[in-house]
Amino acid sequence: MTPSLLKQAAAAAIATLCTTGAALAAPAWITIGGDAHAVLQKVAPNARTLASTQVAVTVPVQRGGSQLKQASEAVHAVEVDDEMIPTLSLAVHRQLRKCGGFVQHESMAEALATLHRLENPDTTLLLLPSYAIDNPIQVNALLPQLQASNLLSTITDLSAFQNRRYNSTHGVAASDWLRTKWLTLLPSRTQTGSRPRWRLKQITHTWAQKSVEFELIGTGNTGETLVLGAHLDSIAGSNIEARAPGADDDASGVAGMTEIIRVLVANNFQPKRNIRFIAYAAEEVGLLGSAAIATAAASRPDRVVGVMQLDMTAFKGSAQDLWIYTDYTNAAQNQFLANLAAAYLPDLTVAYDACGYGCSDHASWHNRGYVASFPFEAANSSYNFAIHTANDTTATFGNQANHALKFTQLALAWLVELASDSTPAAAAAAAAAVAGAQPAPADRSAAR
Ligand code: IPO
Ligand code: ZN
Repeated sequence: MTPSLLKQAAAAAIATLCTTGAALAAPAWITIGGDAHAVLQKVAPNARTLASTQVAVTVPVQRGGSQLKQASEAVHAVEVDDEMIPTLSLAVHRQLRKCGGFVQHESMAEALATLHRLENPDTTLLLLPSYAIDNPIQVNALLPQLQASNLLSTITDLSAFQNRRYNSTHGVAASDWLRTKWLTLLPSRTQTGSRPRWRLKQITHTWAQKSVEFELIGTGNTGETLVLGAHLDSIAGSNIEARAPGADDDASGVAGMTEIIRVLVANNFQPKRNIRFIAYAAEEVGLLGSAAIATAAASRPDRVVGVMQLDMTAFKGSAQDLWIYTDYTNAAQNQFLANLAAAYLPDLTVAYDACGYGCSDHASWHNRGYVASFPFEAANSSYNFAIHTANDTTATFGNQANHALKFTQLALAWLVELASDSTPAAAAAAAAAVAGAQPAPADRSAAR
């Protein structure tokens, strides 16, 4: 912890000792960006700011434009009443009319440690894989198989749950439903021949809703893993029974993963790297599911070398198609996404924006030193404002999934290009260094 953080934390501790009757019934600890912090202070005046810091972020010089600059954003660690969390989630979207989220932590110490990590990012995990685009035959064969109609049907099914709240019976049922849905896409175990090897599981957390994880196991480069994620939960205010269809936020992302699984499995696609599809529980209450999973990833034997998050892809709120968010994401992988779009989706336009601290699950990975990206449906000022209400239905995007299809295509191209590499990122990086920083030729030389 920096001296400034220490000083603030100590001051906060003394403030508690000196105030009587202000203790919170059930305290929760969050970290939250500057804009959202201002909203928090309005909706929860008894929230207690423990420490603050400035975080370096990359943002477009102009909304939409591809020229980027460095900026800084305030992030605060706050103790807040647990019951205010859902209200905060709603208020941030209502009052800011732009994104900006918060991250919930298990303890005050974790919240303060997170601020410390944001100030001093750990770059030791940043081993970039080769970003050569060299699988056009495979990618071009798979892309046209992705169907908007399948996306719409999964979005419709997920929206039919009363809600998918992290702590409701409906949220639990939605997780079980998704597991079954993914299971139906897989070949039966009894089928013989050379079949992709896979694993499907639900991940239990300290709250009721389970995350769902499907992994295609690599055939060569198995020490490295790609993570495509979206969040399973939905929310609308603080009532546990409230209707929250979450069609755009984030049935659209879960539907994208589902359609990619269908196409990869139907084509008997055999990745070299492992591919992990994760439907995170409890994103809406401060990225809880992805935080637990990203933390656990550090003690698994493989290395996660790339993460993509799909959260809200169905509502076309801006003229440009694919919005790549530049803050709390990796610049090199973001450039790779733009290159993939130019190579495989030449009719689509790419634009850039920033969304603020903790705006979706990619931040859980980024903040722990992983390479993460977040392609999103629109500019920060013009995303779907029905989210977190009963009106986040397929009707708000015209009962079609043409916009969502574009992000599904981008994600498939990203997965297939990176999953096909037989050379580990570590070796690719070393080879590039020896070659004098030539773009890594590693995956060209690999036999496939
Ligand atoms: C979200 C993400 C980025 C932007 I710009 C606007 C909205 C959604 C996120 N805040 C959320 O609630 N995800 O579930
Ligand atoms: Zn949301």
